[in-house]
Amino acid sequence: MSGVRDNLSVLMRRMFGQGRPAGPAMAPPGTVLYAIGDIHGEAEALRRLLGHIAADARRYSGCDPVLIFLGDYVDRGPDSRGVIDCLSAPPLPGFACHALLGNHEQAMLGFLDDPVAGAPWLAFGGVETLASYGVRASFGSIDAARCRRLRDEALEVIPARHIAFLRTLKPMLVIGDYAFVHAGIRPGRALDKQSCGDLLTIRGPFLTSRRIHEKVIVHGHTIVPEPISLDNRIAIDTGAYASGILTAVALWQGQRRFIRSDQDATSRCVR
Ligand SMILES: [Mn+2]
Repeated sequence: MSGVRDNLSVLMRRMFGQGRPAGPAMAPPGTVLYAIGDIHGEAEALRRLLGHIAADARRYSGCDPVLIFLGDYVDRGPDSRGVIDCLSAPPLPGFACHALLGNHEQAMLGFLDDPVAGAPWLAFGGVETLASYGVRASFGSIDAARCRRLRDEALEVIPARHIAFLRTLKPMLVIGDYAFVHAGIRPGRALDKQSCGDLLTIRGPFLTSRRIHEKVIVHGHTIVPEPISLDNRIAIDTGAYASGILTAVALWQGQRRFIRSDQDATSRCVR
């Protein structure tokens, strides 16, 4: 009988890719994980949400709490500087902290490294981010010399600690049965064979896929009116810069719970 089951399992894996074994996805024993969606310059919502998370983690005494930020810290909202300032210092004492790369941080670094090729970042939210550092830029088309001057001005006022933080960001993190990424993964491709472009920007093929991936994918990037919790993925970008609502998912043992920046600790959404 076990031989039949093994063969069936091999067949299923061949048909559906290298899906994880059946059963609920689990956080590692003794840990509680908090993943936080796209912040986009909403420093105030971030501070509120971190306060809720600190209070929530007290329910898990004896567990090691872990913060995972899913990228897109800058652009669009009013205070990218405040967000990077918070994230580049330990955001909550006693929490391990991991910050992932979003496509907006990639665009910002692209501009700082090559301001002419990276100029599209300005219209992509960069003007707002530069403004938060006190650098005035315009939305209109600008020539190469102006791009370089803007970049040089930016490097004068952006703290070295902020730039160093941006350069540490990684595109993926695996903990327990979960893989954390900014946008998603290419379905059917092994996690260690994913392209950075897919991890940072994919939408359609990932969002419509019902395939059970190697890990449950926890992601942001695509705005949802309410967080989404499925067998194969968890989506938590609730569009903070437009809605004012920043969302986290708390993962403990096999449980998933959502925490919103605009709700206190007594009114939680439970999956
Ligand atoms: Mn994004």
